[in-house]
Amino acid sequence: MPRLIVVSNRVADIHSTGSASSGGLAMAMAGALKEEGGVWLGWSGNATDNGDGEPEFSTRDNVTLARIDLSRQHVEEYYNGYANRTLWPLFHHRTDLTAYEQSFRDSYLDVNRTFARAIRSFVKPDDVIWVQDYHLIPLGRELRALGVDNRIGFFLHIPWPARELFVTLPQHADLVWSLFGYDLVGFQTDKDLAAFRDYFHTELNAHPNEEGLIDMFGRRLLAKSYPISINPSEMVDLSQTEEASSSYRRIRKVNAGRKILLGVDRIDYSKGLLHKFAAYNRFLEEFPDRRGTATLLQIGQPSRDLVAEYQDLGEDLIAEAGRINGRFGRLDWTPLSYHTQSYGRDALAGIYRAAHACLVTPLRDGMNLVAKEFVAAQDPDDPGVLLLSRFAGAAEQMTEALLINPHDKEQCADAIAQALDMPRAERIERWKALDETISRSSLSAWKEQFMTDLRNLGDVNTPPSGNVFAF
Ligand code: GDG
Repeated sequence: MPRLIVVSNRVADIHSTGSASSGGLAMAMAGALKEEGGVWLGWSGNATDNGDGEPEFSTRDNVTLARIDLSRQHVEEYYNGYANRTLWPLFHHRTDLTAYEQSFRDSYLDVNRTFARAIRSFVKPDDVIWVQDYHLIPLGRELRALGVDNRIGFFLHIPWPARELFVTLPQHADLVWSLFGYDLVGFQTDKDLAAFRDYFHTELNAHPNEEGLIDMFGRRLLAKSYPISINPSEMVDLSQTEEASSSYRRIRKVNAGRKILLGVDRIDYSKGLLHKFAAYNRFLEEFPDRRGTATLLQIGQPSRDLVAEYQDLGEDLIAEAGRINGRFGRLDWTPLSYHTQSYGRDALAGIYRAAHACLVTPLRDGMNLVAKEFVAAQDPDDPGVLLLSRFAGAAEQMTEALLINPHDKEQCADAIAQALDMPRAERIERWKALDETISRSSLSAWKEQFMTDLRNLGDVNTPPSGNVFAF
């Protein structure tokens, strides 16, 4: 039976699954690998003096994890550099934070070549390779250069940028060219797909056909959107665990007589956390009679704290939370409860269920799974309200949420008031529609759809003789 080879920057330790802290995506990849049997390759998380590029394998049942150490220089320039200081900010439209360093790009290509050589050492002719995310865009091309002609797909978890911003990247055309190493490229939303197609129309005078097929560089690429999701039934099960009930009870008890507004985000400038705090501040200013009737509970998951912008944001958030509490707080009420502690997924399910509203305010986001998890964890008879930024990929599907513009403090403040006042019948009606949407397009369906398309492409990419896709 053909194996599935999943490749991503990091590999989750799925050999200890059941671990409540594993994220939804890790669980999905684990599920796919267990179903089909295969290998998951990525960086071990270790930075060594040299980073020899040799994977360390560990196998349990039909799944092998292959982890590669990287050198300190590569971690600095590839991971902290090109991935997190070049592509991440640029693709999230933060050109003001984007570093355009040649050394970052060199290391990025080096690491992609290292991954390609590692895969080349164990790939079998029938294996299907599925590459994840912006850290590994050139991996397909590097694999082709080593003669790997297996079926290879790529999924981008973050948004594809608008052409006017994307072209600020030196060698942007090379990055696009490298995508032609893949047979199938998946985006989160139709908007991302449209931005990708715009690049071809305008920069390359090339015109993808109706189905999304693009013929260039002697190869054919299918580009399509596959909105990622969660498995709602898993969230429902989690929300009924003992751990979930206990976190539910604790939060409701501490906030007895008050409504709970919830935020759950990685600490990242793309998530609009400072905008959320500003909107809440505006809400407290605009509705003095509401003070003391609700609390904003914000969970911030620390991330990328070796990058200066992330450290600065962490400090700004603590300062801003302090300002709001100092200004509005009372002996018996803390308006904003902000913590950076991580919770198990079961405890998190209880926190979602305890909230009366969830504020999801990214300035730009590939999808945003928190929005979907919140909906799935609700009590159908008394659901909370989702406030969702129109700039999250999830807003393309979740139209029954209260859609907000996080740059518009006044609109957000009004939406918070609307959520707190929303009659139960309307909450149920909106929630039902949202729940149907996420049940229709689950994470399993996402994976199945992508893999089916990848497998069914036909022999479109048999490299022409003469190897037009030359290096
Ligand atoms: C990227 C894209 C896209 C958060 N705090 C805790 C915790 N979390 C979990 C949430 C959720 C995940 O982290 C965050 O997922 P998002 O989708 O919101 O955001 P990114 O991390 O930026 O993910 C994004 C995603 O990839 C998938 O394609 O949707 O647009 O940026 O699952 O629950 N989990 C636990 N404890 C916490 O305290 N266990």
